[in-house]
Amino acid sequence: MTKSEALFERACKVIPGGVNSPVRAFGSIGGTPRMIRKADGTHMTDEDGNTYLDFVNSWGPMILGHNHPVIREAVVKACEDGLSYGAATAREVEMAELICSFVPNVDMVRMVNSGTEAVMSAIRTARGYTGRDKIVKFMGCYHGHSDALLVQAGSGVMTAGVPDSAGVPRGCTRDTLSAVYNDVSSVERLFEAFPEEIAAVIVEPVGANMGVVPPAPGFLEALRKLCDRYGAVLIFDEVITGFRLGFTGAQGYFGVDADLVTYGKIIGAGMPVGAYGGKREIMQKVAPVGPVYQAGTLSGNPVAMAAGLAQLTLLKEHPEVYTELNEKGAWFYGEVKKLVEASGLDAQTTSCGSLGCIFFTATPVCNYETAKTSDTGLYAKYFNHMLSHGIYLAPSQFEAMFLSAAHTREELQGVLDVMQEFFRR
Ligand code: HOZ
Repeated sequence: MTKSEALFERACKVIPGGVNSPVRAFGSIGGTPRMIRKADGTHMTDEDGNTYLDFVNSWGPMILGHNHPVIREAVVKACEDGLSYGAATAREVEMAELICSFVPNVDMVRMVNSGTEAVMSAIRTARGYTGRDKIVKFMGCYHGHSDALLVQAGSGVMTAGVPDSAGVPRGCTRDTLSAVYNDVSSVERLFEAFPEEIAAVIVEPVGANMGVVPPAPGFLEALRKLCDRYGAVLIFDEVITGFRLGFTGAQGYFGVDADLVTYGKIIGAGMPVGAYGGKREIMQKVAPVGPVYQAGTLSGNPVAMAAGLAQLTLLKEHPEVYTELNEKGAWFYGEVKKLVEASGLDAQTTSCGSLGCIFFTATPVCNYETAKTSDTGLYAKYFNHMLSHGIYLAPSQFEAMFLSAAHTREELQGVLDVMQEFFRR
């Protein structure tokens, strides 16, 4: 028995499913989760000493690779001054100034502890601002595990094939309306049915929790127009795209303005951080200035802020990171596409910048329904083939592959060779 297997056996006795987040359980791809001991640069090492070229990158935040020395030093230094104060600090002011200076339409920002918290708070703010209750979300988009948003959600919910979670009172999702990603008419119909009741439309500007599903040309622009016409708040959930597609996130990448934006782990370089921000007029509804209550002892935690500030400052000083990363993504996923096409397999490659994935289906993927046509059994075989060659992909069809600035072209060429071997079989 490997150390990972032994640890997982112990874990299953004391942690539900042996994991602290469902996708990690390897349930849909089989086998035992690798218990990770450490990570550095592009590699993770498990408790048995196996190393893996990592394409999960903590689900995105390790955009510069794992254990970056500048970020590590900032964290160690911050620890010397104490771990938490539950009081205001200079670092959180710097962090807010940095974000506001770069991101369009973010005049004010509030730090929280996770993407889930950020979205939950942004929704409350949009409701408080508009005085309306209903929200529109898209099937297959994942916005964390707060009650109102666990309706036909992506990510682990989709992997487990559970359209709606148990334990969510019906009343909590009564005001959650579901639309079809990339289908403007499905949103129009909802606005026509509830012209004065919709507080917000929340969207992953690039679907990245049903596999990677980029927005169709004009889709995000149409959401902007509909929100303007009906007086609703447009929320971009940039937990995955924020500071990944570029400093300005999906707003800048696609040239579409949002009213509120949510961020997650990337803001803290992997530490437990989230944030929501947006137009001043809306953010001033948040307590203590306004009536929308939201609070948290660990919000703006000094150590987490030090990590996030170090990462964002590095990115600010090296804006070429984004150009190179997006170019690397275009090259790599382009090569993947060629391999897939040459293999004659029924498969689709989707990508946006450094995010991408392969769906094993003949159907072009543009939303939740089409994503679900993917042969997840074949994904499991693909995942295990890659893992056996030391390549760590998301242990689920319905997640993204994350490239980092640390991945070299040589490493990526090696990945293409291993993929080719799989496609040839
Ligand atoms: N929901 C996360 C991916 N979109 C997975 C989180 C985790 O397992 O760490």
